[in-house]
Amino acid sequence: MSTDQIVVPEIHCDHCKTSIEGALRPLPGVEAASVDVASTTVTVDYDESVVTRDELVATIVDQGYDVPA
Ligand SMILES: [Cu+2]
Repeated sequence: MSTDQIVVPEIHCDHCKTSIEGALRPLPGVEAASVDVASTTVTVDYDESVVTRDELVATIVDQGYDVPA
């Protein structure tokens, strides 16, 4: 299990929090996902043998957010 923090500068409100958490949590391998709106940071606990960080980022991008490298 690993924990990653992904900074998403466009996060600005609870709607962003709900949509990003709701998109990440159902993914296979994702144990927990939480968005801190104040720091625009997504924290994800996941099994890296099941899902990659790139897939997590792609899921956030699919929700309409830019994720700077
Ligand atoms: Cu928002």
